Amino acid sequence: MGTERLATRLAAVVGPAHVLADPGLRASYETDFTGRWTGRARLVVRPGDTAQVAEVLRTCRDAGVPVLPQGGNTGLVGGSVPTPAGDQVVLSLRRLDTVGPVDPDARQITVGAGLTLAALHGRLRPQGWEFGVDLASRDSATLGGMIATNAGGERVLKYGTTRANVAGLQAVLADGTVLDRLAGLPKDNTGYDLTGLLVGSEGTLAVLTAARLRLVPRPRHRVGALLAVDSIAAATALVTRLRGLESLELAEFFTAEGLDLVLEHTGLPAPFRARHPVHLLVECAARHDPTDELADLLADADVLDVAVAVDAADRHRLAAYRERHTEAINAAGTPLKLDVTLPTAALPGFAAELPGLLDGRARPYLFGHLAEGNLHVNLLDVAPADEEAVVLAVLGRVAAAGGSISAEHGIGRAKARYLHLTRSAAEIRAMRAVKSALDPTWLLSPGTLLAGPD
Ligand code: 2HG
Ligand code: ZN
Repeated sequence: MGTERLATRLAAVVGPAHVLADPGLRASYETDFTGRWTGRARLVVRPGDTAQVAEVLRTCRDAGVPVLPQGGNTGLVGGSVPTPAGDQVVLSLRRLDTVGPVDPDARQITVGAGLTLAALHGRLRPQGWEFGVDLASRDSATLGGMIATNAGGERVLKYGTTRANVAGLQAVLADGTVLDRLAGLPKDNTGYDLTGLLVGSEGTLAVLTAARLRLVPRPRHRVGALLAVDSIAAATALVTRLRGLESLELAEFFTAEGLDLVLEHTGLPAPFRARHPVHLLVECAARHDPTDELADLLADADVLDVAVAVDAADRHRLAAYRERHTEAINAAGTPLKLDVTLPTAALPGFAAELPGLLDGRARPYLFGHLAEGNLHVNLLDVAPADEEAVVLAVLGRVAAAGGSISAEHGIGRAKARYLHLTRSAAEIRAMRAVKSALDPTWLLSPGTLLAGPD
């Protein structure tokens, strides 16, 4: 079917204002945050509700047109933008941003897939509730995108990844069939866990339209601290001790090199007079004030410097040193991003070996979520001819240490050809069988996660 005819059909479903054909209007849907992943959409379609999503999918299926679902386009593995082929319709879920009332008995809330994380936090906090997942891209990241990629973020050590915070989903299959699992029953042992299957499926199995989310009562007291230590090994040992505090919510690390970029990019004042090798940002939250227990634990800890934040403004000031790494690195170049997990004991060895693995072919910046052994390995100045060898050197080392080639960002297009490094051939065959069962003609998110049909 020609693009004009397709546009007319889709306009009849969502209204002409919500079918974007003009290159200028499509542009922000076609390139990711880093600028590394860019493509061309045949059209961008912006449905306003689940029924329209279903009709858009039926229309595209009948026309044999591939569809790329998109949330806030904050993904970092190329899964949220179309390929350069120009054949995919980008299906933006951003208009599905409804938010229901808090159900205090179930401790749950139902939201549309297009609601941003920041909007959800803003709605919940004044009512004394909290959604456990939080991450730096909260202003743009949508709940649908976070669920589709099983986003991790900063509080996994306390609340788990997005998966642990989703009680149910509404989703539309490639043929327009709506699956509704929004009841959120705490006990419902009736067969395959379709919600669990769709979490982390990266838009390859269905389009998520709404979610039933788990909530926790908002802790009344919170304290943050920035700790300077002399090595990643020291930071890891400190996190192991800090985990003895039930109130610990966050333990994020970054190095002097990353901090230099953040200071240069943001103009923020340095947190300490001296330049320290490694920093650990921690936050504790509880119904009681956790300041004393944190201070007690730190009293005899091996730290070089400490800054404590008791009020929200100070906490945000300290958090910015860590959270603004992504934008600061982006401002310094187009990064090659790796996002790996290593067993905690293997972290210091990996960090020490990294310069040797890179062999002068990249400028590395390490930061991430230390409690889960999740390192964001951001590489600048990698020549295109070296990219494949550099990625294989790093991911091969991670696989050999028993780690994962994607801790929290997902596989997307960026890592699809490396999936075999940490998933067995049998597992990949099983994934392909699931994909073929739910999306028989492989029209959803082609090229993401799994290479095309046999
Ligand atoms: C974070 O932890 C995000 O801030 C982004 O996962 C990491 O930019 C990155 O590599
Ligand atoms: Zn992260």
